[in-house]
Amino acid sequence: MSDVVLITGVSGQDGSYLAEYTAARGARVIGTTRDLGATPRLPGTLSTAIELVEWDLMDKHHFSTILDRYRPTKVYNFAAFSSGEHMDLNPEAVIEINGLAVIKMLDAIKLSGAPVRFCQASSSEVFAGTGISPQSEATPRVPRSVYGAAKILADNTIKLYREKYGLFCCSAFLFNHESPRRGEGFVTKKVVRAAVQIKAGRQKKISLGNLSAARDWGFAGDYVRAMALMLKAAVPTDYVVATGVAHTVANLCERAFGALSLNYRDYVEVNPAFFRPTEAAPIVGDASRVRQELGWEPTTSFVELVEMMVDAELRADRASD
Ligand code: F7E
Repeated sequence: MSDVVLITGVSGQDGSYLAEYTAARGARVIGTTRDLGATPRLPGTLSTAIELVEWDLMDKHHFSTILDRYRPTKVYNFAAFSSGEHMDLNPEAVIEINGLAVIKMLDAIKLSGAPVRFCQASSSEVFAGTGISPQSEATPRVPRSVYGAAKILADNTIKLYREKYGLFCCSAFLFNHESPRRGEGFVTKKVVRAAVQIKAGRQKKISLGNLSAARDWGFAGDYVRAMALMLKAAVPTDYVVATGVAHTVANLCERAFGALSLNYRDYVEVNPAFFRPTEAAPIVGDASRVRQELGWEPTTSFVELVEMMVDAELRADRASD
């Protein structure tokens, strides 16, 4: 029997990569969206490959009818507030969407009695306050934002439903993962876009926060592949998904501007308004477990990732001329 994959947040970066990955392997792909009219056009051939369904994440009853109607074999949850800059704004909404909505989905799956496999896009933000580095599945979860706290609420409930009710559900602790489809609020896209605009003579400077902030940046396409492996595994298990290598924002600028033969030091200004409280320890993932148990490997290095983003930005810029 072929897979029926239901993806929440399908129009976002991760949802679109996973939809491509699973559709290419013969799955029927159902994507949920809050507002059909406001959903941006999906990239490439996806607009025809995905069946879009309107669903408000807070409506558990409607989710039950969607389960009943489409009978998905797998559910991937990417619907969430994800902006790093605004992790503490609107705390109630963040807890509802990133935490409570997951509980509603799990409970609807449990009540349906169907053998649906569920994978949650959790985050390295659950480790932000631990003071231990690198972080693995065994690292204590200590949030430093409402965003992290909401993800932990979801992760704990997933573990509970797995152990108490036998659901096949698991969390992927995704470290920062980027691509040409990344939203503009994130530092990789912000730097790459500015570098291309500066090269074209349309922008003079870019203002950034802490240039010494370090992140473990990987390619989003690799990370959704790890999640697909998690739902194919014999047993449901939570995994850290990361490259294990950290780079600073300064390294990112050096690579992005360097790819355009520019020296970032001539264009980057530091603006304290973009500073964030620093983590208790560097956020770098130890993904040994997913590598050993599921054979997952990232295919794209940091340098290749930045070059991929610069190339895509140049193409988009030329196409808009
Ligand atoms: O920041 C520093 C900033 O906003 C990365 C989400 O996917 O990953 C993402 O969250 C780093 C931070 O992502 C600027 O302080 C410096 O250290 O690209 P970002 P994020 O906050 O790490 C985690 C794992 C998630 O789960 C989230 O959903 O870059 N930084 N200067 C800056 N960041 C931004 N945005 N803008 C700056 O000007």
